[in-house]
Amino acid sequence: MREDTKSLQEHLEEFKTVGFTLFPKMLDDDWVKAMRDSFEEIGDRMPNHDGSRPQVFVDVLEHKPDLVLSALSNERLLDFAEMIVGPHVQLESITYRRTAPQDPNTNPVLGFHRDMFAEFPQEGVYNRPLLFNALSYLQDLDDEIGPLRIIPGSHMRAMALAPEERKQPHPDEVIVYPKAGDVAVFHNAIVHSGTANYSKNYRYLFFLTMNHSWLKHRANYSGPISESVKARARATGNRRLLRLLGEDEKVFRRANSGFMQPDELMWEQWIAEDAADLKN
Ligand SMILES: O=C(O)CCC(=O)C(=O)O
Ligand SMILES: [Fe+2]
Repeated sequence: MREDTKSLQEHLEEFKTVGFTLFPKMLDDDWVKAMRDSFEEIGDRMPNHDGSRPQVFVDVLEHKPDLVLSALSNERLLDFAEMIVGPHVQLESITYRRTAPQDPNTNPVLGFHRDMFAEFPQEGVYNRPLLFNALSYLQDLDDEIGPLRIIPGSHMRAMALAPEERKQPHPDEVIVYPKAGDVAVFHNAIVHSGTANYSKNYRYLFFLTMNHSWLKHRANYSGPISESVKARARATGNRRLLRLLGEDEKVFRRANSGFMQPDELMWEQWIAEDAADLKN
């Protein structure tokens, strides 16, 4: 089994400089298999209006609570997310998607882009992201199934690509081949693209999209499962889990703290405050 040899501090350094860092095997093989196996079952529960099978789901917490909650409760991932933006981490949405095998003539580069809530960078300036993805592929990626293309450092480069360039391999691109269950955490302003699926199998990906609890989220946390998870989190003082599901009782106090000391110092105090209020 491949181990993660990096400390969280080293991952943070990589996230800040490259815009991308990979956590090997953050999700174990059983989880990956169970999640993949659930795609059809979730589709049975939520067919499209015309009866066809959807190829993408959001809000899968309501539909696969045990698996999704265990991914969401990964302490290492949450600790890392709080190192990026502070104890303000909200689950903006979950995307569970699969892509059917594509025609061999499909253009390989699906389209370079920056993700939601990004901005066009100022050259050389690191800004904390308002959103970042923790992306996991549910199979090993290779050239057949379609790797991920990233342009390292492009979250800090005033790099524009014309529409036709977005569909071409880029001279600075690095092609990455995460394995099943690895979690890639990347800055929303890094330029990246998927690759067409030339294999004979579906290409599965599972994203936890995290944003800042001061912002809106697309996911709906008012379903029965979400409500019961939140009720339990309120009872146990689990502010971190509540925040993920869109409820942040501290938001206005912390968002109006005066900002007279470095953010990271305030974050430490708030993280300690959250830990002290946890009742289990
Ligand atoms: O397909 C991939 O590998 C990347 C997908 C992606 O970047 C996105 O959905 O925003
Ligand atoms: Fe993307």
